[in-house]
Amino acid sequence: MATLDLFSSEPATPDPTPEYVQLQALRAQLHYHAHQYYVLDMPTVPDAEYDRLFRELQALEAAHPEWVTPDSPTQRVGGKPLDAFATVRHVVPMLSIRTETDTESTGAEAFDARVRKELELTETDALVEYVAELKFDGLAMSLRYEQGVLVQAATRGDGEYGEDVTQNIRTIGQIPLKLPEGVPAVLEVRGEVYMRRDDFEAMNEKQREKGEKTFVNPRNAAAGAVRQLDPGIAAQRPLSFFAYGLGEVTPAEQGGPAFATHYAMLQTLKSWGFPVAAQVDTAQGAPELIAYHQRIGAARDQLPYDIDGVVYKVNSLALQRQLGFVTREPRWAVAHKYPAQEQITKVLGIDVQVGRTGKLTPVARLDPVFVGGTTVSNATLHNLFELRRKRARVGDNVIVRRAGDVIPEVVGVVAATRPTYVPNFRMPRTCPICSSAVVREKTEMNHRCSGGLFCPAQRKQAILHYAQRRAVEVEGLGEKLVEQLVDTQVIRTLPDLYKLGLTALAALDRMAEKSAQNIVDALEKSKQTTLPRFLFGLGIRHVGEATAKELVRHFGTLDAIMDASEEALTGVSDVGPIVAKSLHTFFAQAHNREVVEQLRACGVTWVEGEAAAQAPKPLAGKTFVLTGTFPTLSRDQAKDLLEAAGAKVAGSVSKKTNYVVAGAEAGSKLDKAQELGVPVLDEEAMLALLQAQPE
Ligand code: D41
Repeated sequence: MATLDLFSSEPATPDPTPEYVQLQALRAQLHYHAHQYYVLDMPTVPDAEYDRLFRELQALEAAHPEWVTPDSPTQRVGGKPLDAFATVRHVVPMLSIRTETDTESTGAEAFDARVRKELELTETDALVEYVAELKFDGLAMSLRYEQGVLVQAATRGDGEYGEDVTQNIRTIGQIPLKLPEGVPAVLEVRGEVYMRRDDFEAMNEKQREKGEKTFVNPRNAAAGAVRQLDPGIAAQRPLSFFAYGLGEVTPAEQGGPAFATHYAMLQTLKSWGFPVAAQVDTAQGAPELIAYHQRIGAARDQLPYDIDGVVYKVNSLALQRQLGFVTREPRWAVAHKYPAQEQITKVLGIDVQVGRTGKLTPVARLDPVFVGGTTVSNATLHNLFELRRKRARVGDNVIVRRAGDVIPEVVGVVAATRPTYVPNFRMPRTCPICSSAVVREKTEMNHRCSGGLFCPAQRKQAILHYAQRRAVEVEGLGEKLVEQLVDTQVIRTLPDLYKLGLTALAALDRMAEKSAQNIVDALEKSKQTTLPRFLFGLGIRHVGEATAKELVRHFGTLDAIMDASEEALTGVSDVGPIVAKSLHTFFAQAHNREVVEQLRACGVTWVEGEAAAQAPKPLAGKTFVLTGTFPTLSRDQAKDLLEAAGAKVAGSVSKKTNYVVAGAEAGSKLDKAQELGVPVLDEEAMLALLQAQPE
């Protein structure tokens, strides 16, 4: 009987040297991790570890080309093409990019030194001019235009053969389907498809609410969307795109463009309608590259998308040609990475935190780990169902992700590292803070403490919510202070805030008299507020800022809102049965009415009803959507101005939207506006509109 030949795809049967054994082991590991990541969306190692294994395999194969087989993970970067996607051959191969992992300036210096040596420049020669770009953490894509029309979009694949994902890419609003007159007859634009962090968070939040599977990180979500077989589903995934290079282009002698520099090429792509990162800049020699690396590194958290580094490229295309490439990596470009936003660490325990609305959140206590630029020792597991799906238990090694100012989270468990049997985590039956019963409604994913404002945890959060800037703003009343005040029982209820005297405050640990006075002043100042702020500040479940404003617009006075029936409440635009029930239940409880009365008795006031309604409302009845970063106003300020003029500010663009106001880094909302033909304003135009008199 014939034995099964597991290595039948080998060209020859090599000696099982230690190196060959290592190569097979690497392939097996990479296949396993890739399947976990791409197919199951349950990663078992951080991306950086996968890359390390991949590079080790690449190095082994480079040393032994005779061992390379078509099924090696190196031959199909990013996983096997699905049967349903056609294969595309890249006429101009999509090269990869050499990575410098040094965190110090040496990355830029080593690159500059190599370039200068290759170009035979001496110390007396001028500095080399570079272009510095962001390195997006997404998915490389080649867009092919013929006669200015998008005819094909292909993934990078192994650099030579990719997948035809045109149908899915067409759904990305930022990608032009048709280019202006005068573009080259053949034009391949290369860039990165990615997902913005806010789009990613919103998408995952929706998945969590539905109790459905969440995505690990924006890159994985973007990759999943691009390779989604149903373009209808792909269209619902909010993707974005940035251009960074060219593939095949009509040559200059046949009427194509003749760019002198990479920078000029990028500017031209921008003028043709492709998104190019605003941060792209030229840099003279290594010192300016280092400065760029530091500058972007410091701003990384504030960017609306993930980057894993910056890219340096020689600016002159003539010098690029002179430098050429080795194997598949150009000598004229290098990626300089930042510290990873994902790391492995151990779960030391699982605690439960209680939020403002009583939501119980399981939080992993971690062996502290440096990730995304800070030391993380706690990471959220969101809710019991997410925790179960991720199979996280005490003692496990987990992957922790921290990107931007998003709360760190556990994204997955590293397979089979748990030392011994560990019982499954259970939600406590009683609140860990106040011992009230823990409840969960059948349709809800979240467990809640039923203690309400009796629960100190909820009380703390409720006070912080009330005192935040968008609510009744009590400047200087932060987390530490509220904690102290509630823990020492100086404050039991919200109205107690206004009974705080200088003496009580100054008596607190680490409280200087000056700071105590500041708090007293801030409290005094907060008494003059507006009804929407006050109503929002009460922290009624499901009543956000927008709903509070609508309620006030509809009813005029707090008493009218407090006494409204559920039915009357549903008459307000924005208020559905869930919100109406929540409001009605809140005001039906005597202790909540008591809180409101006491706050009023303490001197908290606002201008009610008519007076507020008499101000001119030039934009009444108009709906606006804001997107991106404005040059002078914050988003909140713009929103306040518009609402003061009677406009409604909505979260998403529809046919009913009258205007979209777009700033820098505007996202998918801008695309949607263009798609629907909704007028788009910049900040200046919006301000002009606000000045204008109503017709
Ligand atoms: O933002 C990126 N991820 C990025 C990727 C970038 N800004 N520039 C890139 N430039 C290149 C070369 C130099 C080869 C044109 C790249 C990539 N390549 C790249 N992305 C994936 C593989 C290669």
